[in-house]
Amino acid sequence: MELSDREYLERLFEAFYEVGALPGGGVTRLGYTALEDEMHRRFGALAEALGGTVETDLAGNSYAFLAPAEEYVLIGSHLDSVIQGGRYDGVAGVMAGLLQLRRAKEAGLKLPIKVAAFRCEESSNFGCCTMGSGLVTGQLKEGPEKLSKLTGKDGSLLGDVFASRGLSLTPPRITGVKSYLELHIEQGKVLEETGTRVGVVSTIAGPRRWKLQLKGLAEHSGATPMSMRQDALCAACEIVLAVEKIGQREAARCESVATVGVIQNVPNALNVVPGAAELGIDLRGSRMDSLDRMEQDTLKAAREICDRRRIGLTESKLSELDPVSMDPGIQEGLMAAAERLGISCRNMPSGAGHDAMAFAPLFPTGMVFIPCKKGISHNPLESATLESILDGADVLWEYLRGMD
Ligand code: HGY
Ligand code: MN
Ligand code: MN
Repeated sequence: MELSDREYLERLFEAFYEVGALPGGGVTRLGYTALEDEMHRRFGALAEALGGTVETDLAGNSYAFLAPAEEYVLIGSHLDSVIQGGRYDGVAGVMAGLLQLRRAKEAGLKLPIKVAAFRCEESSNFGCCTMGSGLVTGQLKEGPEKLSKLTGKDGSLLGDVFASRGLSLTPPRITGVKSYLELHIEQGKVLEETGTRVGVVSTIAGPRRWKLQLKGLAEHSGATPMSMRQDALCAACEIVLAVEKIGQREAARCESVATVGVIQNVPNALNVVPGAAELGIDLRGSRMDSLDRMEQDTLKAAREICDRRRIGLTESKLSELDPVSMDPGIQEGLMAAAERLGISCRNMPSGAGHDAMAFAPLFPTGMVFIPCKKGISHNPLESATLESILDGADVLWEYLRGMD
């Protein structure tokens, strides 16, 4: 007996489930690591089980399709995760894509669609997001020289990782894309709190990411008077709170956000005045003026704090992407599709970044959001229902099937 769509989605979810599983729940599947490789291998096996063909490109991205087509609609997302992340971020979109292939096959429709699993969408490993999709669309602002020097969580250089995998930091550009669609969990609370079944994304906030290295002086914590210290961690903590204030100010004006997600303390010993510290800063906004203000004010505050505390400061910009808007025609088409299906739907911005950011500047691009429990994401507690994935997949199908 053929599997129902829901049973098929369940089968897909289970196929990925164990990869990178953590004892306390959740997963870690960092980009360009063996665990992401395993996710792509399983993606390939699932696509081949549909009778699909699987190809990879020189950025390591995987593509599945039933029949080759000069021009096609690309339905994609990613299979890597953040550190201690959830099982739905990215995976839900790839699952929805495979379901479209299965539906087209069952309906005998020759829909020119391809499903993509992009590499290293998360900035968790190398500090740069949408790496796989950004490389093949030429949308990464960082050139190959700078990218090759990015360091992964295990200390490996991206250039060495690519060389060892036979990949290229200047891969051929993707061709033939008619439009790009992505289903993704909202990673926020709006859909759940408003009881809306799907969202159609209007804009995606742009990220700007910085690394700040602070150099003080490690000294004896018992023998060094308070007035004579160059405590790098105290300086870092002042900067953390300054970034929070800047984010709160900009949030009130235009929904921007600012986060210090990474802090390192060296030597991190109980009886040593911290000699060095490192901060990872993530600024997001849908407006360039707000992003500019947050960036300038963050650096200004960091310089003032470090000067006052006699701390050395090294600033390095890790990555940045401009905010993007989704294609108005696709937004209307997806809203109309939801309407025809009687699935409640709302137009909404995305604070989170997605592979769709790499495609929006070049091709008509659209995104469908589905709710996730309490809006929690980037957390082992992240969860969504198969019914929601099905809702989103139904809207995509209703939008796509008219294409034949
Ligand atoms: O960080 C983000 O916005 C996304 O989860 N990559
Ligand atoms: Mn994510
Ligand atoms: Mn994601």
